[in-house]
Amino acid sequence: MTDHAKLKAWVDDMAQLCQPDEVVWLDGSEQERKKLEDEAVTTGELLRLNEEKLPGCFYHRTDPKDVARVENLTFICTSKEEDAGPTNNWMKPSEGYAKASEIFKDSMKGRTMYVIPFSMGPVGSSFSKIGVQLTDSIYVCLSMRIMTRMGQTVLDALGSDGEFTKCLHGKADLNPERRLILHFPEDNAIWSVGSGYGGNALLGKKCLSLRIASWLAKQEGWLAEHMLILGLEKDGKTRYITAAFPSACGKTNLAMLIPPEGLKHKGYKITTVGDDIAWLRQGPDGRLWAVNPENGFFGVAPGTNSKSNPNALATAQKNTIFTNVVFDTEHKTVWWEDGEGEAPKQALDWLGRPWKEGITYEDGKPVKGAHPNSRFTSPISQCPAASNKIDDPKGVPIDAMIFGGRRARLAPLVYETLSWDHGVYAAATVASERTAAQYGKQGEVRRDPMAMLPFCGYNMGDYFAHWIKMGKKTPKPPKIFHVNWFRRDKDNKFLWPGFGENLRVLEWVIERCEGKGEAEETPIGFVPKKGALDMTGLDLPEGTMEQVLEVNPEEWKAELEDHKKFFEKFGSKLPKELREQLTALEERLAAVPA
Ligand code: GTP
Ligand code: SPV
Ligand code: MN
Repeated sequence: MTDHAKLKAWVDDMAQLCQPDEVVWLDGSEQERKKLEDEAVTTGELLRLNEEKLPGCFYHRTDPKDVARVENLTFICTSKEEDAGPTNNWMKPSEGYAKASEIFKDSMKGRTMYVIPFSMGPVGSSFSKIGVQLTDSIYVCLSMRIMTRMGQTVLDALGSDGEFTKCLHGKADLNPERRLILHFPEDNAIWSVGSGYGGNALLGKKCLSLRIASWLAKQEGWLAEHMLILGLEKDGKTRYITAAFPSACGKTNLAMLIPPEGLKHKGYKITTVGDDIAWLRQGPDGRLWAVNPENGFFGVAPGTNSKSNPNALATAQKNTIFTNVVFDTEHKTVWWEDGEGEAPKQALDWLGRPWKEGITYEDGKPVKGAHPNSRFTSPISQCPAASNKIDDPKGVPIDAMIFGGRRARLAPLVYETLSWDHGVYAAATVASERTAAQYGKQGEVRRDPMAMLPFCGYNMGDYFAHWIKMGKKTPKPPKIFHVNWFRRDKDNKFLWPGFGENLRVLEWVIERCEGKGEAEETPIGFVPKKGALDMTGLDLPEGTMEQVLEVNPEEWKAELEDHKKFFEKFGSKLPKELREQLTALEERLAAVPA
């Protein structure tokens, strides 16, 4: 399979540590897929779903205490603590290896260790990065088959001495007390133990494509970001936009948006290049070009229905693994809250307990059938909106970058920043309410710069400086915008309908990039002038647009105090450009007549 001596030696070493009964190298063939599926069905790791209704689909449950990323157990292990910075957990590499080794030791006795060679980005492209993941989970093997390009072609591309990220993963006993997600950027290595869940266990995703990649990107002069990539096609021309929102804040939905009725006559079409991660580099034309390193979606299930996201639903009709949703025992299908159709009559919930819609806990609260962070894993190629550029090694040229979060108050529906540096400032001060995608207090507002707080593999002060530098060295950088789909009224209802209607905002964004689109200058940037968003076919109650676009200087002054506090964390690492932006914003706000 390979004559890469270093790779073979590393696999031997890791097998020595974990003591699996067997080591199996995966080649990515169809035959192999069938074998793995059959085995997982035999052990109960997967349930085969209705072959007619959901061909090639499987149902999976994770351990009840293992249903989201664990930021408190995620570490950046660098020789110097300063290199991890104030927003990451840090451990000395020697300590990380020692602690994890204790858990990995003999943990694969009676199990098989699979070797998964995978490529993030098209195989053989100079943009791409190769990793090799070792794992004792067939669920992980089958998910990596969907989420990455993997198998013998990757070993061939790696040759006899190519660079690769060493990714060791093991379930061990799934005990949260014995769970660690460790990154060793100086060794180009990831060790993850004690979890079988998504971002903790599919090491190509957040661990390699963001934490390790962001470290490499700083050295090599590019950007690894938590961003969707979409194409907005009209009159035969496609403009590309990236958007960074924190986890469970709408990337998958925006990436495959379907135009609302009222705008259909304009002939827009959205094409999906990626829904979670973008790698951006400068192209020969002086613009930023983006590649989606992934090959599949790991999307949030609840809320996905034929109204909110018909493309995601269509994508997940075959060759999909569903995790922690409701299992319909009668039809061998799946269901989730705010999904499609009626809740099943005979079902098991994500915990495997008999479940019916309407049952409640003792306190009267409804028992949800699907976990709020339950997900579907599907090949990107199955998406009806999939762009024809997904395998293009050059990627796509970016006109606009959007940042945003979940803010019940303060942030308007959309604003355009005044310059690259101001855009970086707006991105660095993004805040959002915590969601079910990570453990912690739900709904609490926290700063989440560039939606990368949990994913930046190095000191975020250095990361901000890298962003500033990228702007200086890019002759034709994209314009930077900020959006908020989640502003609420005084009754706590969303002011903006969101989903497909967000196209109205994207249209204005592109108009602004073309020097059109009417805007009003406010202290925080340009917001659409009254009437500048095309509202054809969308009747919102009187005054809604004023509320959703409002920029309240007094509220922003208070917000600025929080920006200051947040920036203090970074000490001398905070680039002077961001300090200057803060002062300039303060002055613009002070100049507003009371
Ligand atoms: P990750 O996969 O965790 O990175 O999440 P994501 O950013 O891709 O989020 P996703 O698109 O899966 O959306 C998460 C939740 O936000 C779902 O419950 C959606 O229904 C909801 N959502 C998405 N877009 C909108 C919107 O425009 N308005 C409102 N109100 N909710 C939205
Ligand atoms: C996220 O939490 O941002 C996800 C899911 O996309 S996970 O793969 O678990 O990170
Ligand atoms: Mn994500």
